[in-house]
Amino acid sequence: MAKIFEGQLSAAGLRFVIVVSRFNSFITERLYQGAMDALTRSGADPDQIDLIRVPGAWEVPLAAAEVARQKRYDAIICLSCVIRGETPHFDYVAGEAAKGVSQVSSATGIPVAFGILTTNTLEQAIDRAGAKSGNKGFDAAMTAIEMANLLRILRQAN
Ligand code: INI
Repeated sequence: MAKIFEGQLSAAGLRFVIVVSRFNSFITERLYQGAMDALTRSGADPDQIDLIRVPGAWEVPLAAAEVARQKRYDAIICLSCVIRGETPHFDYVAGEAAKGVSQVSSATGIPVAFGILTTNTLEQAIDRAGAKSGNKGFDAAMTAIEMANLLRILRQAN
């Protein structure tokens, strides 16, 4: 019979680091609260959840890459908020942040959850940071838990 591999949603015994950018902190602090809520309610030990603050979304991949190389965490959760303005700046910051976070994960084998909001308006960001559309920090943390458990299973299967 075919094997099915699926990560559980228990965070007990896992170590996490959350990378949060200060830019648009009104939003990113809410994403951080959402991520902490998901991790602790899923059984993570608060002492096993570290926090790294960076200036903006652009700096997130570098910080994530550094800690990923150290292999001290089971998963990394990246939280930022990029809001479209009048110039193409948004596209550069959002695009490079997304590409960079994805590369950290594939280059190191550490799950990196993408909790970087890219919205057209502040209202859309608020909706995704604890209002109408939930909290994307919470969602990213749940994804990190599942992927950390899945990778453990996949590594043991060998
Ligand atoms: N950083 C963000 O996290 N969100 C933004 O919306 C944003 N905008 O719009 O400019 C932003 N810019 C700063 C950038 O991330 C770097 O910190 C900065 O360019 C210095 O390297």
